[in-house]
Amino acid sequence: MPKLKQPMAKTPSSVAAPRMTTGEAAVAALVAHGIDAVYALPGVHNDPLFDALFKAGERVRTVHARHEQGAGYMALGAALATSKPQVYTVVPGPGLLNSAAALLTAYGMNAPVLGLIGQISQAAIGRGLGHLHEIRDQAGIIERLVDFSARIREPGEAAALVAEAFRAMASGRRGPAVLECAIDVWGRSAPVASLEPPSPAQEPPIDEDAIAAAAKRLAAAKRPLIVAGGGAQDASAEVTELSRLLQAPVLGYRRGRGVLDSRDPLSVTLPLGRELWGEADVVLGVGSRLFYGLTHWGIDNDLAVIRIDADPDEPERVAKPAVALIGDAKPILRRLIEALPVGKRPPRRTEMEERQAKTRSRLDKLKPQIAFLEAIRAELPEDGIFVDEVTQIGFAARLLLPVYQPRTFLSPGYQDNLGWGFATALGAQHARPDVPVLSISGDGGFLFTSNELATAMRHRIPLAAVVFNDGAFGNVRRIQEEAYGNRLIACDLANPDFPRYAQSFGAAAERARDPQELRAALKRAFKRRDGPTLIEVPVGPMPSPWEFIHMPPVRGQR
Ligand SMILES: Cc1ncc(C[n+]2csc(CCOP(=O)(O)OP(=O)(O)O)c2C)c(N)n1
Ligand SMILES: [Mg+2]
Repeated sequence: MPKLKQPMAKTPSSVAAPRMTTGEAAVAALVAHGIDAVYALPGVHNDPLFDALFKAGERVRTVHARHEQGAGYMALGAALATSKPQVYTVVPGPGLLNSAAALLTAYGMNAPVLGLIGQISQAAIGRGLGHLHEIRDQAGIIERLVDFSARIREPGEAAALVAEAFRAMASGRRGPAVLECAIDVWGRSAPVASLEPPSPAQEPPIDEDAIAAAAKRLAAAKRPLIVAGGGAQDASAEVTELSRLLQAPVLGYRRGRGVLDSRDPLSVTLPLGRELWGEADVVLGVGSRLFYGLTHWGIDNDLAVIRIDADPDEPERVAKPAVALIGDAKPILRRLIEALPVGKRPPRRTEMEERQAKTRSRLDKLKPQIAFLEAIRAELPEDGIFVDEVTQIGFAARLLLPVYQPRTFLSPGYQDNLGWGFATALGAQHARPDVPVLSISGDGGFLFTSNELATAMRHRIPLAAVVFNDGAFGNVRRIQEEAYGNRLIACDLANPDFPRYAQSFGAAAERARDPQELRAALKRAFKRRDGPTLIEVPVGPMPSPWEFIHMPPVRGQR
């Protein structure tokens, strides 16, 4: 979040305040909050906003996408890759709805994405006259999608509402926010008295009694387990330190991958994480819903659960925890480490290495996926960002791809929305031009946003996109084969020639027929820094990963 500046004295009304349009005031406020890019798709409702973006020049790069979902996902990818708030803007009605899956995903992932959404003229809102892009109760629709939303009604409100939105995105459970503004308000100008200075979100004070209680339980725990979620991504150093102190394994699946380096034998994913859950006497959840543990694997009286969560409502959703610590994971973990009595625990390295090897031999069932993941890992640098998709290689990556650093494994969380990957990866790459970004997709998911190849070309975004082409919604197809007597429906796909398709946009493209060819192609792709590369990998059906993901209870009422 932006650094706290000293509160500025309000400009006395006698001093001539500069005249600004609402759009100019909003853009100035974005700049004050550290925004240097806006992902966008323009239209008449937002023209004065775009004019303000034009006038902002180099300070704010306007990155236009080819569909509003692309703009939304790019902002999401940029937010996930940087941990900083990001902004997108689209027209009302269809523009808003086109971006809604990205907003929904941002909500599920607690990602700070601010949508600036147009509106019909202020006086016409709610009258149903049939204005361009009119939608019934747009504000009500938005309210269901995000926790903070408001309408800017005049130039003087813009800066304060932008500041409020940034505060809301960073307070409690992080997440997206939306500001609407009517077509006739963006361009209206008035003296704008003062720019609201950024102010950091208020962190709740750390509950020292809860720290003491958690430290006591963890110190006494014989088989502690830490479960890291998306909320632990910015507390990697603290989780790592605590894991070493306690010799506690750290389970990360999907959003928690990379919090503890996969090379540490205490770093686990599924299915070993479930085994450890079954044995644990204390589980410490850090920024995680503990969804699989609490709702699938089971709880009982022999398990004490400690929760660290930014959202005060989260810890008790499924079952009241033994201890709840509310706030940002990083400072809370720091306090917890200080409060832990010093004492050395016997190292678990040998035990964990053996168990990791045993789990790995079970996972060898996924050999075809593993071979491709090994090729990817061999070429993607340690700090390179892998963007996951709802595809066979993605499911396996969540279990098996070694991840070395936080925020280098972007996975869509519980929405698991097919088609998010390519455009999200473009946003990640745009916001982090210093590291290579790799997007994987199936042939099904890729065509959701493959039109954004045009965006990658236009804005020279050097993304490497690998498309695993099995000619099917393969996951759906396999379920129909196995569970529905091979009654195949709506799962076989007609595809373009992917390399030629990408080349028609001007992108570099090639076909890799096996893991070795994929490695060579990735090497070439990562060298190219002036535009995208598509690599198609033709594949056949792959073994099912689901027995390692949807697993039965290990404790409680089995
Ligand atoms: C938005 C959305 N729509 C539909 C689905 C259901 N779904 C899950 S996997 C899948 C097929 C994926 O096909 P593809 O991208 O080719 O990957 P493959 O399984 O073939 O590797 C579908 C349709 C979903 N997860 N999200
Ligand atoms: Mg497929």
